[in-house]
Amino acid sequence: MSISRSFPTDTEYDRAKEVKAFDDTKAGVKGLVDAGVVKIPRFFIRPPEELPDKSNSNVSQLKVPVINLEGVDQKDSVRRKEIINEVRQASESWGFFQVVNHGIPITVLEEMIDGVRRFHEQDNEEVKKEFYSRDPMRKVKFHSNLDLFMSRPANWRDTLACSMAPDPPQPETLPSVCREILFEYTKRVVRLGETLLELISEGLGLKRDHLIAMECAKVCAIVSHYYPACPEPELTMGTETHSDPSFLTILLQDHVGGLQALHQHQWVNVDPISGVLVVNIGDLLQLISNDKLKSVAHRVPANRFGPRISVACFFSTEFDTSTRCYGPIKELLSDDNPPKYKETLVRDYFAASLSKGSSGDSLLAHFKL
Ligand SMILES: O=C(O)CCC(=O)C(=O)O
Repeated sequence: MSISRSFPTDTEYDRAKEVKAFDDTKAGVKGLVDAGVVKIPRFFIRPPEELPDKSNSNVSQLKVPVINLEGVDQKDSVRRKEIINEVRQASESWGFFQVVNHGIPITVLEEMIDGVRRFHEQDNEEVKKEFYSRDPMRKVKFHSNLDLFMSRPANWRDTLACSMAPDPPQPETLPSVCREILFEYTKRVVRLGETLLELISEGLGLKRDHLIAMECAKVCAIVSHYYPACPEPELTMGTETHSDPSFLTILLQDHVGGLQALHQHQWVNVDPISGVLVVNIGDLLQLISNDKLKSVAHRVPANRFGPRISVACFFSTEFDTSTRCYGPIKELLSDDNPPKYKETLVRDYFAASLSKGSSGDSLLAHFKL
């Protein structure tokens, strides 16, 4: 049987077997590249409608807003009010912005990227394989595509995922090559996340601590991606089109670039700027703001050049033990602005998120009234 270099539709294709063989290597996508593959396995191949437009004609020249946070600590100052306004506008119209002068030293950002590189590129493959896991109970795990065993095409990337708050992992359970920086970066990015949630609260006309009191930053997951160079980038994606199910994301990316956000039906490159962090609104923040803030689709096309490294910090609430319900915030509702979503048990929300996998449409449609 000849192997078609397009989305596999033939019934003889045993996806489950190929996926299992890949997973059993515990070496991820980097393992394929190190082994010299020139044709990507079929379970990475996507149907054409899920791939970037080849002509690139749908990429806008618009720029994601860059917000200077200098002066944010001057409580009740004119400067802080300006920042609140800029964050509100960007969160309403783009759902994406970049922040500069955010208080995290550039040396910490660089060391975080280096730490992720050290983990993925370590010589001793056996040490790395010890972290390979899909166990939902494990706080620290390395994997390629958490939803690999679902029927969706896989993304061309590997991931080190660490659940850092509220209960940090025992130090010895973190990879030694990036242990220190993971703790240091987490401490600083959590502080920044709380500052951003305060600004967003005030921008919505709520008390400064409203969103934090709603536990929007109770859980912090640091998810570090490694995107190896891809020999057939026109057939797959680094990260497929999706929106984030959590409340807020802060993303650190290296100099390679590739992240794109959807704005006014066009893809916009989120160009890397040294020392700058990318922020985006997640689905849950859109839900509780009753659609005032936007959670937008984003993606990373596969690239012939690599590797690319990014570190996403997802802020969310505890969902396995929590009996909390989330719906539109009462203070934001009025006769002119009735609730658009039902009150939803956070456990049910994240269960729906997990069963959907990392793909496509946002979860929000399921919870609309
Ligand atoms: O790598 C990136 O730039 C984006 C990653 C991302 O969107 C995600 O982890 O959800």
